[in-house]
Amino acid sequence: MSVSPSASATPAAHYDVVVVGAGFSGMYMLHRLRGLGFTARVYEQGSGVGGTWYWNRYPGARCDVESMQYSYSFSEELQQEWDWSERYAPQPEILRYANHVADRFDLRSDIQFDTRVDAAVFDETKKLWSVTTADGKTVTAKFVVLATGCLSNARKPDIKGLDRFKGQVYHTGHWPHEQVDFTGLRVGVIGTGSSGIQSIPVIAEQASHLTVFQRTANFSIPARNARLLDEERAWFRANYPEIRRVEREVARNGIYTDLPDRGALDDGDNERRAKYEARWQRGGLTFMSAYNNLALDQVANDTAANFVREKIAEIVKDPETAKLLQPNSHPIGSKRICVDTDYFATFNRPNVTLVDIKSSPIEEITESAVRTTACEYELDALVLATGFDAMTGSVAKIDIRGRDGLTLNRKWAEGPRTYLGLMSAGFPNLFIITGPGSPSVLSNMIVSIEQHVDWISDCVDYMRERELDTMEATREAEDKWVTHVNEVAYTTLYPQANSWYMGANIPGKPRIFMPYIGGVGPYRQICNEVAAKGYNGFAMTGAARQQRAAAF
Ligand code: FAD
Ligand code: N01
Repeated sequence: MSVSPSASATPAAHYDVVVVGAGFSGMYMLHRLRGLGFTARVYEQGSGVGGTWYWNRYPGARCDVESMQYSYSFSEELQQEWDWSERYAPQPEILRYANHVADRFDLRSDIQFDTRVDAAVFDETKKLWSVTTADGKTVTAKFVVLATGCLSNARKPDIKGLDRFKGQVYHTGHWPHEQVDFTGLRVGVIGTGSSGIQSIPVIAEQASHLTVFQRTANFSIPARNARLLDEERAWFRANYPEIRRVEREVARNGIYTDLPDRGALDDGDNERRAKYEARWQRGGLTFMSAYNNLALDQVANDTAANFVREKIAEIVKDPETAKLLQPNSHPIGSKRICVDTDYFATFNRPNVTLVDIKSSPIEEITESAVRTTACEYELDALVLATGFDAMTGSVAKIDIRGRDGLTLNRKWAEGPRTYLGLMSAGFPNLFIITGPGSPSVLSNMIVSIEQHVDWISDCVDYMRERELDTMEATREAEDKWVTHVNEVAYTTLYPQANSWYMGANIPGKPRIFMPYIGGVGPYRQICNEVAAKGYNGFAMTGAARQQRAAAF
């Protein structure tokens, strides 16, 4: 096909920074860049802002970090004025919040929606990135920031016959915008991770019958969700300076709570049980903060796991179902712990059946049923709560080419390699927000997102100030960091689980523990020290001012 001369002569639009994704990462990145006077263009494949909260509209979807903490801290006015209605806000409210932020900070004019980025190629001569979108248009930018999300590439399972099913098929991570009504339908849910565990109790209330296909039982703690009282909101608002400080600097996972001062085996049985009971009654993720060695010591971990298994046995009336729901294949917390509302009690309902597909795997899906090796389950609708190609999945979908034509996918074929989770050697001026090798998904992600955005903003400002052309991680620094990330992971129980942290949910994906488990506070300190030392471990080129000075 020939290209018309006029089209080829049109110069590509140029921006200082292209940002890919308009979730919480991309939105805050844009806000900071604008504040610094950079030109920026954000591309978002969805039709609106919010990322996770735009896509995951399944029944029961809500956050598992309390909303007063799972919210931006960069604007004092914003955190003082926004009223969260519940302890854990439901998805529509979090999406409203994202839209409010977009309006309040007037972000939309620099965000191009319904536009997927397909390729980013680094031009070594011009020292610019060419970014191509699915509509065939190309723009150039000095910097590219991947704000593509860690849990944004929903994974459809490779089950024989899935496409033949005649009823509606939904994926929790790609839920329709219209109301889905399961009333009177026989519904099947495949998957019992956080998405399944949140949606199953709600679907069970609508469906005539719900069949849950469970491959691996999961640990879940009651959310104890409730409406937030004015005095609770007021308490957070009054104490935000200290709460945010603790989230950023003290708490390993970026969540403010009372922190443990001892290990689980330092207490006697009664004391330990009382502590677990208190955390269970309080509800939420901070159950794992009862002791400081639950992620490190198998015997300590067993005490918490046994406590939860006993709770399941107390809640679920049928002993066989209770036994199936008791996780026994991984340490508690080594897969992201779930937070639920009435999950286990849902299996006491007469219209809910639990099917163990570990012992009797799914053989195929027919036009009207899921058939396991033991039985056939007739269904009208199917919900896939089967998770994501996490942390690297959305990055891998973009054809990213750095120096010498090296693709990021080829470089990461044996697992992601980054320095600080922020940059990968050979890909100058390309940043990743909450990338593999950073605390990311092991934390209250808004804390980690803000930290990365602030670090990247300071960095590009530093480069502009010194008239630098490129910055990239050195191989040496990257190798050391990858080794460190791996070593720290293997001091914990996390690698024992077949989790998406390990890439184990995707057939053929390398088994590497992807996030950095060294803690949000220590990690922030490392990043700050690197910056303070003139971006130690990063190579910078093109100090035009210095070159001019040297010529005199
Ligand atoms: P995302 O929100 O995933 O946004 C990335 C955006 O990039 C998406 O909109 C996507 O469409 C876009 N994109 C990707 N690739 C391209 C491309 N090639 N071109 C154009 N656009 C692209 N974390 C917590 O800390 N606490 C919680 O309570 C919590 N709850 C969660 C609940 C669910 C159901 C899920 C799935 C995740 C949850 N998380 C939670 C993690 C959550 O992903 C983060 O908290 C946060 O929302 C991530 O923001 P982000 O902007 O980095 O990524
Ligand atoms: O995904 P998952 P998710 N056949 O990967 C099963 C965040 N999040 O969407 O464990 C049969 O955890 C799979 O089985 P197994 C949070 O970080 C937060 O639920 O591999 N089953 C598993 O049971 C979370 O960790 C919230 O044996 C198959 C399930 O599907 C992350 O997102 C809510 C299968 C997938 O679980 C991902 O959670 C939602 C197959 N072929 C999400 N393939 C909050 O609460 C997969 N499974 C805030």
